[in-house]
Amino acid sequence: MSNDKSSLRPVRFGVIGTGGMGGRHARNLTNEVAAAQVVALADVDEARLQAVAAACGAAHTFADAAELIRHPDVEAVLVAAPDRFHAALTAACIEAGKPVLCEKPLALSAAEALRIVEAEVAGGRRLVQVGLMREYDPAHLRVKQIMDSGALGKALAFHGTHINGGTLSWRTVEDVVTNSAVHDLHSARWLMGDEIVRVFASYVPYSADRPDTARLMLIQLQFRGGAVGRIECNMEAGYGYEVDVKLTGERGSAETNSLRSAVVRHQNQRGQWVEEDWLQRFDTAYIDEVRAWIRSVQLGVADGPSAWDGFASMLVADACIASARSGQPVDVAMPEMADIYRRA
Ligand code: ISE
Repeated sequence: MSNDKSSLRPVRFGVIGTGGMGGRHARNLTNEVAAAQVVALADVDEARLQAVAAACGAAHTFADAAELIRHPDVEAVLVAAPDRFHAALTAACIEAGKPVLCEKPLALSAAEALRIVEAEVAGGRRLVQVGLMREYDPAHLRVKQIMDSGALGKALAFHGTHINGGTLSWRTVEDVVTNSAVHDLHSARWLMGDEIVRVFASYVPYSADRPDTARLMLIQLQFRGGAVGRIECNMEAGYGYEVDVKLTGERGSAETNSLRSAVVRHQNQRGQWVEEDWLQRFDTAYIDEVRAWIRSVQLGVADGPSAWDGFASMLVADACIASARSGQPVDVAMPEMADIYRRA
């Protein structure tokens, strides 16, 4: 992908968390977005912090994220700390009046996410973008475009497949929903252009004596407009990483295909490389995501998945957790969206 040659002023930003995701974002912003300047990094892991700072030429490093948010050289903040810190760090950025790109999930519960929405609404303008990066995947975008064009008629069904390769350790039901399936819940809302009003989640635990864990989860969806959906989230497929969606319309369907690599036929075999993880599968989406974010900071108009999307996906996530725990379908009561979140 070509480097961004924007003529607008460069944006000086800080990154909180320099692990897998934060490190990738910091490097993408440094190497792929000419209009972005990494000036500060924060992490409690000093060795990792210094390694990423050297790679990105960041002048300031902090163990305390609050110092980074307050620093006058930092105009905008990217939050890639562990999930449990997302809400508090995003709230601190709103309080400081600084644009923030927060990795998903925005919070660990809908109640926590709603406080962010309320803080943003009180300020009267969007400052938050949430890292639901599938909105920047070219194949997902094409599915969205063709469905929105009306060519395939009304959307009748959403199918989402989310296959994790198997290097993750045992995950709890809560973690699977808030850290992984939250992407699929957002894709369902975004691509169908409709809200989810009921879910029924069932799952297979890693072992019978650990019912708090989920190795594979199946979520059935009911949309407000009458359409239906289904999400399979496999946490340990044992062979690689795949994420795909398929939308069925009245006059056709549209779907993505994760398998982008060459098909090789050799010695009576037909084979294709399956990607390792989300960093490989969504490599260009991550670049386009930060590029769009920097552009929105330059223009002073927030764009992309919003705090509302972060909240709405968590509201559905809470219902999925309750459903998985109770074995019953659970209704989702989605409140009215505030005006600042209406997309053009
Ligand atoms: C991870 O945190 C991500 O965000 C990936 O996109 C997702 O596929 C994976 O399941 C999560 O653990």
